Amino acid sequence: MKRTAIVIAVVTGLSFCVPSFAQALTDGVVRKVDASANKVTIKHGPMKKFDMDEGMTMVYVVKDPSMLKSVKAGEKIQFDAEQVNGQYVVTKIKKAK
Ligand SMILES: [Cu+2]
Repeated sequence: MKRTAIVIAVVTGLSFCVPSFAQALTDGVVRKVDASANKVTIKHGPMKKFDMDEGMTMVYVVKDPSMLKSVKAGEKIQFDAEQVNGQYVVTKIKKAK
């Protein structure tokens, strides 16, 4: 009985982790970083999950303020975002190669 519970916990943990690794990042260019407001302006390509069929420039809130330390205006990036209470929140951001 105990062993079954452990196996289930491990399987659940794995299936929870896989989607975040498999998730495709969106290409973008940083237009502006506003660290005091916790915001970043990103010009990005289409994002199907938000029904953004065309590229656009928009302001995102960042999940963690420290994420803004690694990016500067003009830099090419890859990012992921989610919609929280009507706001687009960047959950992941990294420099594009
Ligand atoms: Cu957009």
